[in-house]
Amino acid sequence: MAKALEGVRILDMTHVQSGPTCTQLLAWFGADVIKVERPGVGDATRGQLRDIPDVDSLYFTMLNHNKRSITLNTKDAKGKEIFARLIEECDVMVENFAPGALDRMGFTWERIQEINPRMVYASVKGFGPGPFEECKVYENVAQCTGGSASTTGFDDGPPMVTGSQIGDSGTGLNLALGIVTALFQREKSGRGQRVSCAMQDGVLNLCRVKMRDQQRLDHGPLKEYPQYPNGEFGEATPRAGNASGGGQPGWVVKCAPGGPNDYAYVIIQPPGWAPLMRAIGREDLIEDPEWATPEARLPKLDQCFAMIEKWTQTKTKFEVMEILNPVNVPCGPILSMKELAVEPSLRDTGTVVEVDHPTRGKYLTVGNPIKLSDSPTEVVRSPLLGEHTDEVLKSVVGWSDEQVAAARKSGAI
Ligand code: CAO
Repeated sequence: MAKALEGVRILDMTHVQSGPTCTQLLAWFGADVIKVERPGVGDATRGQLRDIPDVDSLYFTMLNHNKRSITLNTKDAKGKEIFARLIEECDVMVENFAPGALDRMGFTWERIQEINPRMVYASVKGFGPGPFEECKVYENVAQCTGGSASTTGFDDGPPMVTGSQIGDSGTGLNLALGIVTALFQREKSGRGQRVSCAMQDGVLNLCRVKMRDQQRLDHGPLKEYPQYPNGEFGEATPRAGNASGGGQPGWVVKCAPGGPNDYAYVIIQPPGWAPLMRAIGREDLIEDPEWATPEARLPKLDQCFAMIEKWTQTKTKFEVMEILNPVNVPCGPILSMKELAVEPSLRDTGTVVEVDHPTRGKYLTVGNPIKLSDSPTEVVRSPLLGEHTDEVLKSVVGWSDEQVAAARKSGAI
């Protein structure tokens, strides 16, 4: 079956996580992604957090599916010549080097437009223009500078980073949308354009409700936060523990048998109060004016969740889900990575995929979270370093065997 982005060729200069997330997604949609890596070295993640000696790490393999890899020294004269040819032949160039790295190679946006005015040139940087624009940035720096860390964790503890890679993979998703949008506009304008995504902006965009709360603070305490009514509110949106970001109270409660991930999240919506109280055997509180309304419950949410937890501790998280879900009490089990890895429904939908790799063998990866009915995703293993150098130089750049051999001898590839 044809793929949505078939015919789109991407010059992939990305490394580590944010950029590769973006180009992997575009490859899953059918784009021909040519990953350019430094000869002999490659993307640093090939060698990071290795679980098997001398084999591409899971860090690399899980972010670089469906791509072709070529080795090219873009600081060498011959290498620059090949690079310029690739810019001519590609629709999109994606990079997430430290600020200014491509300019230093001699490939400024002006120069790229001269070579190929139809090119979409997409970059991830840590920050947009401003005091930090020259900084190199990794995931947790973005979480800290984008508002996530200051609003995550418990009120009496330090700022916390989250396990989700919202700075890296989150920004990669933004970049992918920017690229397909720019390609869509190119259909009408005939021109490429620059797409820039800053990791700080990406994280802040995901923390929108916390900026909402910052402004609500001017008009009184944030009543749905666990600090209300007994704790103090300072000048900034505080950390809300496990409280839900919406208007309905929610919390994480312990379940049986008491392991590190035996917990469930339970939300108390007004219509859910009666069935919830029935489930936990407290029918007496359904009509009790001390408990029956959201206003009455608000000052004693801790007691509410303690009552619920007394009951959930007698059930597994899956039993809690089985009982509360049919009566429309929103809840969810806390699922561990171990549980997610073996969940059959995620395998069926291609969200978790087993892939075979020539040097690593079988491994699990997280597949495409976006499902298109006319462009199904087939996850193909990541390329070995330089696996497609000859193939790309011949079929895309148009070089002969002799030219490729000479470039290899010179060290450019
Ligand atoms: N041929 C020749 N040189 C190459 C090359 C190639 N194929 N590929 C890369 N290089 C060079 C770069 O040009 C750069 O050289 P200069 O320093 O002389 O300009 C050098 O390799 C190193 O690139 P870098 O500075 O991007 O790499 P780093 O490891 O020092 O920094 C990172 C990594 C991620 C902090 C930085 O790239 C960055 O801030 N990127 C933007 C934000 C981002 O995406 N962060 C997310 C990373 S995932 O957590």
